[in-house]
Amino acid sequence: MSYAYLFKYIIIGDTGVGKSCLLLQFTDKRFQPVHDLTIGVEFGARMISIDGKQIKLQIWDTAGQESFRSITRSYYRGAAGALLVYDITRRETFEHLASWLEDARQHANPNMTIMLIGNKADLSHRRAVTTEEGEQFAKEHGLVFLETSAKTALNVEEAFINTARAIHAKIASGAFDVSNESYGIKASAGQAWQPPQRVVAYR
Ligand SMILES: Nc1nc2c(ncn2[C@@H]2O[C@H](COP(=O)(O)OP(=O)(O)OP(=O)(O)O)[C@@H](O)[C@H]2O)c(=O)[nH]1
Ligand SMILES: [Mg+2]
Repeated sequence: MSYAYLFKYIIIGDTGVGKSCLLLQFTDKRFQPVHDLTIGVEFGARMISIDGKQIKLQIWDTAGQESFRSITRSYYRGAAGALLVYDITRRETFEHLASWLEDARQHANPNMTIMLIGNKADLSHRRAVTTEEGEQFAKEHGLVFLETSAKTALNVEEAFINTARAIHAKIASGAFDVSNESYGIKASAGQAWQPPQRVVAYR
């Protein structure tokens, strides 16, 4: 199926926060109750529509375990969007966010759109991080924020689609040279929208 743009995403965050489950819910609309530890990197893709344009999301689901950190780092380059995920029931996964952001800032392109995700919102009785703390962290670091549940699908579509909207808005404002694929964006030939040329009015 043809698309106007292809956006590359990366999903990052500590092991067990639900990165692979978020991807599975988004691509297959199902939930995996068992922790299938990701080894290295896995891959998923789905087509979405933004402002009537078909956009293909190509998503790299990375391993959160410390021992895979150097492999993960090699995937930041060439990503247009990132979902940075923590688990609202495990405070340490929230406390590690700063270190994930540091990795992203060092290895990603500076235009990468980062969405902060507090996952497992269905387990509110075991909550260890408040919604306000998530919001505050996002505000301080210029990120977009959502709480999700890969189990009930709460906000899962929104997490992926709002990120694409933000990237699409950046393209529309001329922030990217879409012919430069290192931004994680690929425009299909002949279909892509081009930023308007300067209009000069003649009388
Ligand atoms: N209740 C609940 N459990 C979840 C949710 N998301 C993931 N889980 C569970 O959390 C565990 C870990 O999920 P994964 O998606 O495999 O975690 P991951 O972040 O990919 O972990 P790594 O691949 O090791 O980095 C699994 O047992 C999931 O079933 C959620 O939203 N709610
Ligand atoms: Mg995984």
